[in-house]
Amino acid sequence: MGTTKAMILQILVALLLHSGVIYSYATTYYNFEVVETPYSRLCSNKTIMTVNGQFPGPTIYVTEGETIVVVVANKARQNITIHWHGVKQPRYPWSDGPEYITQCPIRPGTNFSQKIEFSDEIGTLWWHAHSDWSRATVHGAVIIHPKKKDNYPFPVPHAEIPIILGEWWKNDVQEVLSEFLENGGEPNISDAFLINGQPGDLYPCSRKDTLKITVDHGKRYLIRVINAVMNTIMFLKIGGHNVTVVGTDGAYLKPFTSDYIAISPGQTIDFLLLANQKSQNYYMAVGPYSVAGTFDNTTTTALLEYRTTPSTPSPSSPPLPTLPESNNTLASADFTRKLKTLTLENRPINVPLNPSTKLFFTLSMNTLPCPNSTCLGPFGDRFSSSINNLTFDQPNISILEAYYKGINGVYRGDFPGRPPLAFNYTEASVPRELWVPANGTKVRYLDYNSTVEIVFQGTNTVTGVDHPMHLHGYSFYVVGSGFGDFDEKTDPGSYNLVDPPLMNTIAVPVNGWTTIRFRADNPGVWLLHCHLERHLSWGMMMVFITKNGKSPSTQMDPPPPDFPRC
Ligand SMILES: *[C@@H]1O[C@H](CO)[C@@H](O)[C@H](O)[C@H]1NC(C)=O
Ligand SMILES: *[C@@H]1O[C@H](CO)[C@@H](O)[C@H](O)[C@H]1NC(C)=O
Ligand SMILES: *[C@@H]1O[C@H](CO)[C@@H](O)[C@H](O)[C@H]1NC(C)=O
Ligand SMILES: *[C@@H]1O[C@H](CO)[C@@H](O)[C@H](O)[C@H]1NC(C)=O
Ligand SMILES: *[C@@H]1O[C@H](CO)[C@@H](O)[C@H](O)[C@H]1NC(C)=O
Ligand SMILES: *[C@@H]1O[C@H](CO)[C@@H](O)[C@H](O)[C@H]1NC(C)=O
Ligand SMILES: *[C@@H]1O[C@H](CO)[C@@H](O)[C@H](O)[C@H]1NC(C)=O
Ligand SMILES: *[C@@H]1O[C@H](CO)[C@@H](O)[C@H](O)[C@H]1NC(C)=O
Ligand SMILES: *[C@@H]1O[C@H](CO)[C@@H](O)[C@H](O)[C@H]1NC(C)=O
Ligand SMILES: *[C@@H]1O[C@H](CO)[C@@H](O)[C@H](O)[C@H]1NC(C)=O
Ligand SMILES: *[C@@H]1O[C@H](CO)[C@@H](O)[C@H](O)[C@H]1NC(C)=O
Ligand SMILES: *[C@@H]1O[C@H](CO)[C@@H](O)[C@H](O)[C@H]1NC(C)=O
Ligand SMILES: [Cu+2]
Repeated sequence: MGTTKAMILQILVALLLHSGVIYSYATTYYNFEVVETPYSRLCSNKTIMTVNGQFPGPTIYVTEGETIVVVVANKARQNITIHWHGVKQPRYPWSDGPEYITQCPIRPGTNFSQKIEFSDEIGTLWWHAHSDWSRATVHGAVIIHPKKKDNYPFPVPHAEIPIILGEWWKNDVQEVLSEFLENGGEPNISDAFLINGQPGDLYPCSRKDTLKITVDHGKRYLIRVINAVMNTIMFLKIGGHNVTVVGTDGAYLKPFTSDYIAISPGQTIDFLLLANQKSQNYYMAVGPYSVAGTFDNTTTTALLEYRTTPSTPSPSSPPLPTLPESNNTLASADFTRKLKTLTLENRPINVPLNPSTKLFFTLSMNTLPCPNSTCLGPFGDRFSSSINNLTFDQPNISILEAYYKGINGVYRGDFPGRPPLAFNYTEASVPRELWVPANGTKVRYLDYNSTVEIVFQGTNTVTGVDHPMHLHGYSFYVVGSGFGDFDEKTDPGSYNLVDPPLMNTIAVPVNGWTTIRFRADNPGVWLLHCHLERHLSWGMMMVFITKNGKSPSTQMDPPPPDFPRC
């Protein structure tokens, strides 16, 4: 091709790209091979599921608004599905991933090509397995850069550093899962937390497995934190430095300074770190926030090392920063309340002001009677959990397939908009006759383009716990939260309808409430669940089906040809 012709073609492509007629003339493909990988941590060997043999898995870098295809090939011996956490997948729930909700598992020896369409997400999200407890090791970062390079609403960082928090059991996680489901008690607590797969130097036999982050004095770094921990909200603190929080869950925030962060499983937090302190080593320390039951109460560390010259050697053991105490509810809730959306001309804040659908969902721990006399839950019963007193029963084929094909008998459409019984949800001791839930496979239909408000009410049934609630297919505005029972007369007065944070996972505080709002403009089948893995395993989930709109551009796309069926 002559130079002129090539130039004309380039200009044409650029014009088309600019006008949005086509998003890209070359879709990027990624290969995800799910394999079993031998792995050693804390002087103990085991085999874990990974993607491409990497733990954490590969980081996916995309540009705002891009569409990619990830070819998932299951070369392991277990079923798996992959979820794109926080990616809205407009009108295309087929790639969303939750097992038996939007798809059947990708069986060993089979492939599934997942088309992932990014829209207004920017910053940090992640991907993870969404079947049994595989997400403990099958996860990785998704980093979404602005269309124009370095076009950030904050000072351009010198470099960016993904930090994935994980949780490690010396034993096989699937055995941990099947054991507690069988005995009715709590899961065994983990043996360590991890930062980018490394436990850090405070555990037995872990000194060599410490992540080192090297920085240059005077430079600014964008740290992208993802909480891939299974069962606890985490505190993170860097010795000697304050950080500037600038983003969460794939959206920008009004910057604020803090000396620690609190982050829920499922959530992401982006912050800037200015390396302007004395050139030496500092710890990054990460530990749990948890108020209920037994939990892993250990601290994982990484080292922040200033690049030094031989003439200024750094002392080797820095002091450990003091994290908020593991039971410090206010440290968790206060941090979360500081999150506010950054006002930008090209990212309007559209909080629904008069929601057309108002839902009130109670989030409860529950117990079920033991089939014999040996269960390990409270009073010899088995643990369970529920939303509006309903424990979710997993169907045998996916709800999405049943909905799309009109197959009856898989689910019912009568998920209640309010709990069946009003009681003092947060009273000190909820009577035991209220502990046993009902069960079912129920969904709630949403009209296309309706505006939805959900008040999540944590209850003190069995025991109060924080619940990081995650909604698939949408980001929502978190307009308010508080402790105790929600008061529908007075509490709405405290709502922030101006610049609430836009999130996909929000921790509902222990024995408290949180209100979210969103516009149901994404037709499909979308899971809502607690992102504490044990609560999910005990049934704390429900499903929204957002109906199609009238025009073709407001309706679900058809399934891909290699969609995994049962
Ligand atoms: C773990 O595996 C490594 C390499 O395969 C081996 O050298 C080591 O002895 C094993 N450790 C244990 C505790 O089995
Ligand atoms: C599945 O993907 C792998 C690449 O990991 C490829 O080698 C194989 O041919 C694919 N199989 C099918 C049936 O498409
Ligand atoms: C769980 O912990 C118990 C008690 O320490 C132990 O006997 C059991 O083997 C553990 N199970 C798994 C799967 O780690
Ligand atoms: C009792 O039920 C529990 C939970 O299903 C099970 O783990 C245990 O093996 C059962 N014990 C007997 C004696 O059947
Ligand atoms: C961090 O902020 C606190 C106030 O929140 C302040 O007391 C402290 O001096 C700051 N530390 C640094 C290193 O700037
Ligand atoms: C957790 O560990 C910290 C020290 O690291 C201790 O102060 C605290 O009491 C422990 N909490 C629980 C519930 O064990
Ligand atoms: C946390 O636990 C400690 C005892 O380990 C207690 O002194 C403190 O009051 C507790 N803090 C909160 C906020 O409950
Ligand atoms: C509900 O229980 C809480 C905690 O025991 C108590 O403070 C509150 O007054 C109770 N509310 C009502 C309406 O009884
Ligand atoms: C939950 O449902 C069960 C079974 O219908 C019922 O016995 C119980 O009272 C309900 N509990 C609450 C808190 O609504
Ligand atoms: C679900 O509820 C039905 C009664 O509606 C009961 O027969 C069944 O055992 C329950 N299933 C579970 C898993 O609790
Ligand atoms: C959804 O509702 C908004 C507000 O009423 C309206 O501006 C928009 O056009 C509607 N979208 C569709 C596709 O109907
Ligand atoms: C794997 O998925 C298939 C298809 O849904 C299902 O029939 C099978 O029972 C699953 N296997 C396991 C071990 O869950
Ligand atoms: Cu929960």
